[in-house]
Amino acid sequence: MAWNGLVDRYRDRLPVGDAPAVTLLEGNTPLIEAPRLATALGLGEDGLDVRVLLKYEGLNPTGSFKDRGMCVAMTVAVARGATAVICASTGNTSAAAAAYAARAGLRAFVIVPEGNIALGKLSQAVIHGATVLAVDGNFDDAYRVVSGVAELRDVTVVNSINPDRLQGQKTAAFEICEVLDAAPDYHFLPVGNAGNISAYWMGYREYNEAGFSAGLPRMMGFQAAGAAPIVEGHPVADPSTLASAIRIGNPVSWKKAEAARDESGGVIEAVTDDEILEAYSLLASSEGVFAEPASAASVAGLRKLAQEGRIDEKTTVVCTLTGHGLKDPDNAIAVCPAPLRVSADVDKALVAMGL
Ligand code: AN7
Repeated sequence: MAWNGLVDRYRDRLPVGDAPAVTLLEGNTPLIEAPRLATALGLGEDGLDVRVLLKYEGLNPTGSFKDRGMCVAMTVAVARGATAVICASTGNTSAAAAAYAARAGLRAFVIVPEGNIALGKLSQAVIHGATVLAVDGNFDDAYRVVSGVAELRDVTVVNSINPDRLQGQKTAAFEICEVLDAAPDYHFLPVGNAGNISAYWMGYREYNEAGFSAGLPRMMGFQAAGAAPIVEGHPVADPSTLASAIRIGNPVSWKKAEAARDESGGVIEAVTDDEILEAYSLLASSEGVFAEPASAASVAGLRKLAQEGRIDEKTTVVCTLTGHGLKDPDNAIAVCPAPLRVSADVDKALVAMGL
């Protein structure tokens, strides 16, 4: 059956009425078995028998999970007669907003922290025709500007304060339940503005209440240690992490994320940048799946809990990989050895390859 995007597939569960969809055929992303990763984390052997799967959201049209939310937010905005949208962003939201605004014929304004967004994401925002403002400050500063502008002018905010965003993002949980025929036992994901963890929890609960999926997962959120306001219990004035997507000091959906954690019996904890980078490399080299550093926070969290003996045996674990690795190739180049330089000669190549 042809896939025609989220609104076509889930219209009756989305706040879109009969509005025409603004879509780039987002969603329907693969849920990839990760047996080598499970073994590397000590979960696949020793009788633990834990099944690890990767929800690869990097395969959405603009390369991140934000497309789900933007599809619904933009569909609703157009139906209400909006002419312009605005967001603050660490990169992926701006890429998705710019693309979906182009698709819908709306103006897009995006405000980013200067020098702190990955080049791939910036390239998307500009090529799709958004007006990009780079502010001297971090995401939280950029978001304050967005809120101020939206108070004064008729522009629709498409950050996750907009409830239509979370409605779209909850569909990833639906897809997982459909593939597994039940909810997983644990769901790991990175936490920045804390919208996605809240959206997944909403999706899992909704499918469960509708009788479509048995069980509910424990929601396992991971912030970067230098940008971990929810873990520390207070906003972080100067968040810092190389995982630029989640460099956020005062998350918009803080309370919702805490509710998801508490209602599901989950956790929100921190992983260091070193742990994120190790998980980033391990994921790519063990499974052939390339996700950006922020995404690898989910795998880093799983690795940490596995090491601490906190994953129950014979369970199913899903890690969301929120964004594609190609968004931010500089980090891959930085953590890996440089290509071996050889002259174009078979014998020299054999020596270099150790064959
Ligand atoms: C790859 O683009 O906030 O906890 O402005 O890009 O729902 O915020 C991005 C967030 C995880 C965190 N992984 O999700 C933005 C922005 C990636 C991301 C997150 C983001 P939330």
